[in-house]
Amino acid sequence: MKSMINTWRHVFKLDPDRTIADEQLEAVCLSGTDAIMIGGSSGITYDNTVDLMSRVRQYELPCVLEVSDLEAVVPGFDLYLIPMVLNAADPSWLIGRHSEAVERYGYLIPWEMVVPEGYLILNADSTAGQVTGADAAMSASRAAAYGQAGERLMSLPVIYVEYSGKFGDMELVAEVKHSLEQARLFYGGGIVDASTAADAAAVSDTVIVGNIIYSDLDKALETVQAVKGTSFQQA
Ligand code: 1GP
Repeated sequence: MKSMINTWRHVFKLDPDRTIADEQLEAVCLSGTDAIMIGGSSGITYDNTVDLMSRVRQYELPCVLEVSDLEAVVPGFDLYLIPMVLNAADPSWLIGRHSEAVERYGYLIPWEMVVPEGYLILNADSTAGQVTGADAAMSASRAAAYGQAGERLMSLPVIYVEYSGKFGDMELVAEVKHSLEQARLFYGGGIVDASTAADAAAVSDTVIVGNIIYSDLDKALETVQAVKGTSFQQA
């Protein structure tokens, strides 16, 4: 089950705290994307998560939850992705909240469906950047070192370079990618059309597209073809 992430090139991330009409949701789910990730940084509740999951479940593609709030963990997803923020100022975002969750609910956790993600938050102004106090100003070599430490020291299967809301530094992303041997590199942030999607696809394994779904659906749909069929290009 967990290995499904290794085939994903393009993922749409939907936010349970935002409204999407049935027609638009259908277009997203039938777009040819590889999976739907449900998650967000604020306003996530059990009710809005279960509501969105059941709507996405009408379609055949994988639907995974990126857990940001323990109260909003809903059964029925294909996988549970757990962000561990490698560059958070406060270690509670790296492992503290996680260990509290294990202490409280460990006996309920379906570990075979849990995939940890080593997050590198590189847009300090994003909600995730502000909430976690991430130390976002770093050189490409430092970012690559974080990625390698996450992969080699923590055995994380995913390193997620997150610029949420802003298109990132593709040279930095490429350097992180080159530092990894096993972990998959997820890139997200500021993909708004086919061109930004193709640029991100050239330097990462999996491209995550979020905000543009809500502001320009046609542009969001263009990103699928721009990413799929391309492969990561070894520089
Ligand atoms: C956010 O990485 C995702 O968590 C996608 O970013 O919303 O900027 O597309 P955008």
